Amino acid sequence: MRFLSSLGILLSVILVAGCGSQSTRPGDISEGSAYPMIPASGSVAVTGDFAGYPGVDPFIRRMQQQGFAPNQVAAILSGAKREQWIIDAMDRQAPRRSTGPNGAWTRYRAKFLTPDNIANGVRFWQKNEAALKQASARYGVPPEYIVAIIGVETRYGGYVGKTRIVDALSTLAFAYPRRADYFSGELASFLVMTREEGIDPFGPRGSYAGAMGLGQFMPSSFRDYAVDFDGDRHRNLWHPADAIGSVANYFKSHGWQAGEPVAVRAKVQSPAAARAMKTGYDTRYGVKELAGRGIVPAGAFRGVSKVSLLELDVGTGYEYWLGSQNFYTITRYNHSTYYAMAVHQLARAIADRKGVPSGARLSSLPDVASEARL
Ligand SMILES: [Ca+2]
Repeated sequence: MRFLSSLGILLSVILVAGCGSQSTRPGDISEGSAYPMIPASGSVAVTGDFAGYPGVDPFIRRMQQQGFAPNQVAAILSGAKREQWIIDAMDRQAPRRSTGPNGAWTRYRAKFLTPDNIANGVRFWQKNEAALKQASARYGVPPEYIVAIIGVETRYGGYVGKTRIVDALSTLAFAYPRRADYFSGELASFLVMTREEGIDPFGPRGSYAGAMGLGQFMPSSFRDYAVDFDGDRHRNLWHPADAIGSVANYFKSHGWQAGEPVAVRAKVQSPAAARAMKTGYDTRYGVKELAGRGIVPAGAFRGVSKVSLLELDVGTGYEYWLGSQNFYTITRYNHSTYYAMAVHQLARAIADRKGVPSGARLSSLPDVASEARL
């Protein structure tokens, strides 16, 4: 489960960064600000669950630089709730390492590639045909990949999360030191976002990590990539059309190449040799170089010269795939090979079920032999 070990590295980096920011003196943040700073003693009183947390005063100063009055921020934080279950849930996600094949991919895949998920994906597509067509034309992302992201994230809007975002992000920003740096940034983005959109900070609900809407955008992604796709002048990611346009815009902004394939199963001459190679969505090999090592695409993979070598733990051994730039782009949504492969396979299964023509039909899953986009 290489993706979990990369997650481990990511977490350690965040941990180190978090330690660094904790040693920053509050006064450092005030440098160059046009707003009068609140005194270090904190005359702006935050009451409630977050009263007295060390991150609160620096956060209020940080928001002053964004034009928020200290009293305004204090009032919001005073109304936010500290949710212990969120901290417990984050801790349960701690990465584990495995030494041999144990079927991790098979189990992961089974959560998303279900008959229901495929049928509901086709239904979601039919219901939102116009928006999907338009998003696909504007951003160059095939509809099935937009549909699959929304399917994997929220079961097509069925599970968008019921946690108040202000509670989730305040809890993780102030009471979860391991990720405080990241989540206080997201809390800041969230407050700016609610101001920009003209919505009550206590209104939005989503996942316990602060992700919102059908595509589960974090507040910073919301601000940078969400689009108003139905023209009502609001970016409402709980609305299918805006979510569809926003997912497509996110992909295009992260390097999606229109018309290129995403991933293809690889034929491997020597499993032991492949096992010894570095694998994962962030590897880059020349297609010719891999061919020299006995690893070749099992089907058409037109126009792709650089690929990542992907290894999937199927219990009895490992399955190998080649991923293009577009596969890498899917991992910008969630830094995981398994995640991106689940999106890819769900996308293909939905397109197949809908009868959308592609260069090569998938014969069966999971033994997908080939694919190509026109
Ligand atoms: Ca809209």
